[in-house]
Parts: sequence; C-alpha cells; structure tokens
Amino acid sequence: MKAEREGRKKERKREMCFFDDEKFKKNLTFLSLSLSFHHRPQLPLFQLSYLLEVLTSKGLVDAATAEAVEEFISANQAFDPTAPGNEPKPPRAAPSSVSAAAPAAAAAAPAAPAPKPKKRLPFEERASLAQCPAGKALFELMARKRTNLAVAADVPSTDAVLALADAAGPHIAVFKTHVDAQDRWTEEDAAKLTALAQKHDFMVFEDRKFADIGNTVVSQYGSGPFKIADWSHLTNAHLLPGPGIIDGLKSVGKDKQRGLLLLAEMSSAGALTDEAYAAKVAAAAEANLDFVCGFISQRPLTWPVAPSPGLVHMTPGVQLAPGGDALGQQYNTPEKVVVQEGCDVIIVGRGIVKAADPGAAAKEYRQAGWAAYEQALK
Ligand code: 6AU
Repeated sequence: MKAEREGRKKERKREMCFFDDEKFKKNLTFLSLSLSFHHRPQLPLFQLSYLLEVLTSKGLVDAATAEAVEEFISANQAFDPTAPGNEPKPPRAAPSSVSAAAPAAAAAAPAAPAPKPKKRLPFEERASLAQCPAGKALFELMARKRTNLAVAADVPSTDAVLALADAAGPHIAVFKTHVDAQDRWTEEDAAKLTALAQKHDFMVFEDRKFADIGNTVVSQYGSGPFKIADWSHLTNAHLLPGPGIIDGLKSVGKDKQRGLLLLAEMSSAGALTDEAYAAKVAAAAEANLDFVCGFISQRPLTWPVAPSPGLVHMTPGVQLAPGGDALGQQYNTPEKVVVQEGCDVIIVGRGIVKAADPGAAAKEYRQAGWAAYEQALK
C-alpha cells in the first residue's frame, strides 16, 4: 500500500515538473513531437487543448500557464480541419488514472475547441519573413514572375540541360539539376547556365541530396569536379547524419548567400521519412534560419508544428494527373499538393521533359501551379 502511494506521489511530481519547468515551451514542443511518435498520424495540435483542460481541472497546471499554453497552441496550429481525413473525431475517454481520481472533473472536461485554420500568406509577405537571403530572393522572384514552377532537368546530356533551361526559362522560378547524371559539367557549362538564369530570371537548384558528415560535405559542396556552391543558388540535404551536415554546408554556402533545402518528406513509395522524422527536420530548419531556406516536403499542413512562414516548401512527384512510375515515384496534381497539402513550389520533371514540346508543357504546368497557389490564398 505504502509503496503504491509513494509511486503515485512520484508520478504526480513528475507530471508537475513537466509543466512547471522554465523550459516550458520546449517541453510543449517535445510533447507534440512525442504524440506524433505514438502511431497517431495527423494528430492535430488542438488535442493538446483538451489535455490542458484535464490537467487544469486536476490542479496540475495553473491558470497563467494554461493561458500561455493556449496562446502557444493557437499560434502554432498546423492542422487543417477541412482537409480530407481530418474530420473531427469524438473526444477520447479520459485516462483511467484521471477518472479514478476525479471522475466528476474528467466527465465534465470540455470537448476540444474547433481549431482555427492557418491563413496562407502571399509570397510577397513570406519574402519579408525569410531570414535566409536565397529564400527571400526565391519568394520575391515567384511573386514578381508569377510562377511557382521548378523544372527538374532530368535529361540525358548537358547540351539538353542548357536547351531546356532556355525553352522552359520564361515559365519557371527554379531550374533543378542533377549534374552528376550528365555527360559533362565544366565551368563553362556552369557559366552558360548562370547566364540563362539571368536572362530568364530563375534560380538554379543542384539537387545533390547531401547525406554525409559535416567534414565530407564541405568538399563535396565547395570543391570536387562540380564546385556546386559556385553556381547553384540552392541545394538540398538529408538530416540523417545530424546537424553537423548543416554546419558543414553552411560553412561553405552562407557567405555566398546560398540556401539549403532539407529533405523532410520524400515522394517515393515506402520512404522512411515519417511524421516524427519530418518534425525533427523542421526543428533543425528553425535552428538554422540564416542558411536553411525551406524543405523538400509532401504534406506540410499535417505537421504537428507549422514551420516559420519564411521557409519554402518545394514538392516533387507532381504531374497533371495522379499516378506513379515503375520504380516507386508517386504523382499528385498541382491542386492537391499546393491547395490541400500546403506546398509552395511544384517540382516537375518527366511531365515537362518527356513532353513533345517542353516549353509548352512548362507553360501549362506554370498555369496549373499558379492557379493552385491563388486558390490556396483564398
Ligand atoms: O517529375 P519526375 O518524377 O520526373 O522528377 C522528380 C524529380 C527528380 C527527383 O530526383 C526529385 O524530383 N525528387 C526529390 C528532390 C527534388 O529532392 C525528392 C523526392 O522525394 N522525390 C523526387 O522525385 O529529379
């Protein structure tokens, strides 16, 4: 009996510490992350309000703290109640320890309040919120040129890459390369692409997907045969090795005003980038806003904590009709990824490069992408 009482006392003390701690905000973020670990895909943050009501009614959280938490939750609400599959669910039964100790309070715990949908901001406003110069430049470019299209230049030769940049150039915000898949990549080729970027007003994104320790990526990014940091405004990286990869890339790219996109979610079937992973990537981005300018993502509206609006979401796996390829790629429409999933930039490869007229196809995708963006702002 005594041991049981002591155990309950300890447990209560532990719960109190969680909320009384000075690092309260950090704890709340941790709580929302850990909820998403527990097999609750698309768990909306507003359930924290419900949890808060229960804890307040138990005297575990004081009124001032409760108010601060409510404010934090509403400022970080990422849940879209109108998205398919997000229909309100009945409130869950209170945990047994709560109902045993205070059945009346638990039964009277109010239903979760309706979440406020997050307003989407126009690119002009997002530009003023971006801290990374390359991200700011990208938002400004998209607003100025009225396009949120990135073309993936997955074509078999460097000459074809340059020809595509000229044909699609008038319609795109970003030209995405895989130079290690080309037959040639010299400083002259890089200079030609830079000239085309200036001529047509687009940014270059070398899709290198760095994934090594900080010390190694420093040379992969800054030197080697491709000298990516010299000519590519944007590049991307996986966070698998930990934050050292960001530090390494930043040590090369920050002074050149380059920007890094972190891969938070992948488009391919069976990708290991689950919600918990995306949440860690989002946290790493927030800690490096001077160099990380956004994400490669698929459905940022479902993330438990909405990232800063100064960060851009670029989304591959886009075609005009849903579908896939024989090797796991999955396609969604511009409308789906931009309006329903919360993405900003559509990345289109084969939908454009395999078309009979890639320039005309780029124009068509540009219109579809921009219409979806305008729809998302309504
Ligand atoms: O439209 P596609 O399928 O022909 O081409 C999609 C392009 C390719 C991929 O390497 C890239 O987008 N990609 C990425 C990027 C951009 O990082 C991530 C991902 O999850 N899926 C994906 O397809 O050049």
